[in-house]
Amino acid sequence: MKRIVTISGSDTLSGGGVQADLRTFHEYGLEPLHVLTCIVTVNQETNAVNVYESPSNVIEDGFTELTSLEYDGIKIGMLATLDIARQVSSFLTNQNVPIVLDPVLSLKESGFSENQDIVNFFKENLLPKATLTTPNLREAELLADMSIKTVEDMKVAAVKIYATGVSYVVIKGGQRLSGGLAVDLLYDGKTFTIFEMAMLNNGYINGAGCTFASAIASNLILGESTKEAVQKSKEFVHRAIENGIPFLPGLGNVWQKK
Ligand code: PXL
Repeated sequence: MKRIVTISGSDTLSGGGVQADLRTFHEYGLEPLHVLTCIVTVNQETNAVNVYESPSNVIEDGFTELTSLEYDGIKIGMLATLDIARQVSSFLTNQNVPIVLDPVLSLKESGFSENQDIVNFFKENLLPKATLTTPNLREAELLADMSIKTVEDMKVAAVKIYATGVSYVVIKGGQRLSGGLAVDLLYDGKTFTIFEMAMLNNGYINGAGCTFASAIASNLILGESTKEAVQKSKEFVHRAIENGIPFLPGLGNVWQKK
């Protein structure tokens, strides 16, 4: 059995975060290892998002434990603070497996504030160590320092993000891009590939981003080419949204089914 390390937060609502990672790895038949970076809670009355970071020694112990274990890939989700990003950056030095970095710099739920120091740290220290990164449109804007309105803008941003040293950039158009299609763009330093599917509008999208990054990491570990990994993961997320679990009208968690 292949193994994957996920470095991510816990989402109490469990649409995203480690819960989405684990459900995805289970569908792909991968055995997970996990380092918990934070716990995210959302106050259901005020919608305030609280992020409780793991103590640094807990994270450090986790990384130390991993040094004696074998694994085939790493997926990185929410890091919450600059200090945690620094710890993860040290861990990533000298890894020789694919690393999928989901740069969780801006939460849809909005309470996780955008922080320029963290953005800079991602550009200078984490992206150069990653194999593939999956920013959403807002995160791509932060990483490329530009506004993105069209697929042409996405291409310009992908080139800028690629210049940080990451080998593959996948920008997710998501619901912020107008046009009614779910459009994602892959750039490998030479070629742009556009992936399009009908946009689902049931609103059961909590965890779609985490699921996409985890599925790409799983597919890469299972030997797919990068293009195939992105295509298959996009279809996987589409099905996960279709199978989503409603908990409020128009709002729900994705549910992974291979
Ligand atoms: O979907 C982004 C995300 C990632 N990680 C954690 C989260 C969320 C969204 O809620 O809670 C822990």
